[in-house]
Amino acid sequence: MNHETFAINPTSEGFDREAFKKEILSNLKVLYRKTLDTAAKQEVFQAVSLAVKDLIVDRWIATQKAYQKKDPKFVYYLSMEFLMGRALGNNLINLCCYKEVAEVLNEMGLDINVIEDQEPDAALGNGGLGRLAACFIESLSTLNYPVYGCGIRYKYGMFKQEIRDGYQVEVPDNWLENGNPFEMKRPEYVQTVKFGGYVRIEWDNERQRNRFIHDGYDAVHAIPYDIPVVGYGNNMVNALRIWDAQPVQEFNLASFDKGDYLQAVEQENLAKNIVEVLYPNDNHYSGKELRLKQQYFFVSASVQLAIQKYKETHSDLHKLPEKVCFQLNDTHPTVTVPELMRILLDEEGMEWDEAWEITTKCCAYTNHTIMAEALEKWPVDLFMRLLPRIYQIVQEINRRFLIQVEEKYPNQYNKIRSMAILYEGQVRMANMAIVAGFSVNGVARLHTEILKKRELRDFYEMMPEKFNNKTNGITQRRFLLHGNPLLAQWVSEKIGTDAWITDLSFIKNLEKYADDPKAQKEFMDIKYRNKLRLAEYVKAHNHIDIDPNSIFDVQVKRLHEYKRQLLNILHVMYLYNQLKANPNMDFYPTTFIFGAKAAAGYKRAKETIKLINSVADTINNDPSINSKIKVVFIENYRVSNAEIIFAASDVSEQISTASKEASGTGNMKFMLNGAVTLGTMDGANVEIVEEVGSENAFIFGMSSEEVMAYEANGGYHPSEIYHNDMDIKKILDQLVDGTFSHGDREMFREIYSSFLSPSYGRADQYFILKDFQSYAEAQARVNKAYQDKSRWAKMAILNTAKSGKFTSDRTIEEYVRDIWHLEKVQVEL
Ligand code: 26Q
Repeated sequence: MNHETFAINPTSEGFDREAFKKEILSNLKVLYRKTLDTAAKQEVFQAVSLAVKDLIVDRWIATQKAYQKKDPKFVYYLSMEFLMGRALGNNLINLCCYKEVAEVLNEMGLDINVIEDQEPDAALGNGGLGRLAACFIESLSTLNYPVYGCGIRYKYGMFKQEIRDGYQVEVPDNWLENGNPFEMKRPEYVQTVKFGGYVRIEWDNERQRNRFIHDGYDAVHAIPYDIPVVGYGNNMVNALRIWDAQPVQEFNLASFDKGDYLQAVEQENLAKNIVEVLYPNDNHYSGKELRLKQQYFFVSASVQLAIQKYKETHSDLHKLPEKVCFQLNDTHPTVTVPELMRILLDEEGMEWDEAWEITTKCCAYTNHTIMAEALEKWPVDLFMRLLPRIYQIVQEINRRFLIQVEEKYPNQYNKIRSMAILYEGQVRMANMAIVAGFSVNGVARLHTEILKKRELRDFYEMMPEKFNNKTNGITQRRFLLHGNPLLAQWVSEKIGTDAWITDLSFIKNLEKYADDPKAQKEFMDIKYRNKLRLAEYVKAHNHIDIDPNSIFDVQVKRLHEYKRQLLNILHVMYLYNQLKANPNMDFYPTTFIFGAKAAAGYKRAKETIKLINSVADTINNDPSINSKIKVVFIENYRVSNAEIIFAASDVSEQISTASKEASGTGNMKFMLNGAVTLGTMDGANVEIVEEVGSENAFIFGMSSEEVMAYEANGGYHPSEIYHNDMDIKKILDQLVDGTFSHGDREMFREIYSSFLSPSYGRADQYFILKDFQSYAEAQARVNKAYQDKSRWAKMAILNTAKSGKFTSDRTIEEYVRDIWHLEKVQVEL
């Protein structure tokens, strides 16, 4: 990596190599009583990180000073998930001293890549929603905006995936085992969060109104840990504030005698349980009490602290919306609404209308899904028992809202049925977020339109002014500058500036090289070197040889039926049959690469992983295929290996059933790295094709309109396709004839039955057979196109060149303009 060629680097100028070296050695000494020659790599990682933290803290203090002086408005990005990945490399990048530190380490006989590899991923998230939160806070820091990311310090993040005998096995991810060198415990900001108990009503004579007193509760202490979020080259450092839980009453032997021993143990367990583990479900709701506890725990602590901080310098809470915006990352933090109401009503003594006015000006909601099974609906009895005072407030919000609905739509019960917050014994979190938020946004244009026209139609009709679109984005600092240093350097050289690092629109200047043979060769050479890097990774981790000259066709994302990894692997089976029948057919060798975690309880997803591995096993070991097809399942897909994978990809598989993928963000990371999209017109794919041109993508399958029309009619008949298309019949039959299962005819029977005679739900719910021929044709077009080297290089360069829209910097500027109304803060060091 060379960030010096085009020096825009305000911070690295002051970088003192000798001092840095000394500090590493001193850290090794103080932390471990070791010298460089005896220290383990993990210890060196800790020592280097602590030296980097020193650089960060100077900027962090300067940022705090600037905030004190300016008193800016803050956005509180409330999210159950922040999928941060590794910190060291990106902190160095954003401090603009990656190269310098790499050189210093080299002088000390250390390889920066090896040191970076010692860091566990901070995997406090499942997939897209969590990674989006991480990109957003990085962009906010880079763009000089004040933010607190607020979340949970899970003891165990996303599980580690091991593949044993082709099956996924979940292994706990003890990511804090060696300590987190970048975090800072902030015990001085401890908050108390209350669960259970009951509400007493007392008459307040002085104020002539009722007072609501919460009693008999269990309390937990919330202790924040701050993780620095470093902006690129601007001295700004914001905080990701994640909460740990501690018992209010320390477990002590003294209480043994007093008889509250058991109570002390219970409190200890309550606190421990809350932050124990991230729920590994992606796009799927599970009505677990512990999950609601997690939500209220981090929301209550975050909101209390926000109010506390505001009151340190302001006396009038009515002006809170001028200084604070709570952005709800999906419905998961929606208890923000009644919690803020509770504080304003019960602790600040406000009247309902004033409290409501403030709350509704402070809260905004982002919707990330239209999948019915992902909608959060809490049983009233559970909600009431766990959060009795919060429940009363929800009831009152609902009561007042239904009066409005009744006024606007007299006697239209269907409106109440669709929009009520409390309905049929459930608390509907999305409805609460929409009613109380001043903004409701979707995450891609198509997704927002579907929300307005279908899912949230009644809300849109009643309050159209709240609805807006914010198409997702990704940070180019991690997914190009850090993940693909060769391409990053090339881009800077070609366009003559590295301004793209903070303004991705510059990358369009690559367009003029799309037809240039020299540039094409350089681009494809870089792709080749990145494919070699991935091949080495696959060899080291999977013990499989893959050919960097083959097409790298990649689908990496969470495993979910709607994302249709099954369509991909069925097509691989089809190709295998074609090649066996016709070994000389025109086919360019292709490596099909998968990476995906399945939610631990998601049976069909786990069967699909087993199928992919079984097909891989059969094909990779069939000499008659002569390595024309290879299939690789990359174990434990996560942010750190994703960076390597995107850089090495030729084809980006984005093949969800149209209308189901709200946006997708992996699609953008592939595009930025010069992979060509093979996809449906779903989510942000629509906008990707709009930017890059349909001649530079491979689009197939039903439109969202067609899918939704079939759904409205109860589906379609996949058995007709099965009986009429002999290629499809053959692959489905192979699921139950033992071809890919060493003769076992039962292993994949459920997948087989899901197409023809499902035990629940519709046959082929996600229209895999319906889209199959169209997908196979698109795959054939890809294979043919790749054989024209110059044409492919042109398409690849154009994908990188046209990716400017998909930076999270653009997305953040839109949130700031339309929702948050923040001002930039300059930080002097
Ligand atoms: C809910 C209740 C209980 C347990 C878990 C959950 C839960 C957890 C995670 C529900 C949903 C999620 C994650 C959703 C998600 O990642 N959605 C993705 O968000 C991306 C960012 O906007 C989009 O690009 C993807 O299209 C969308 O699938």
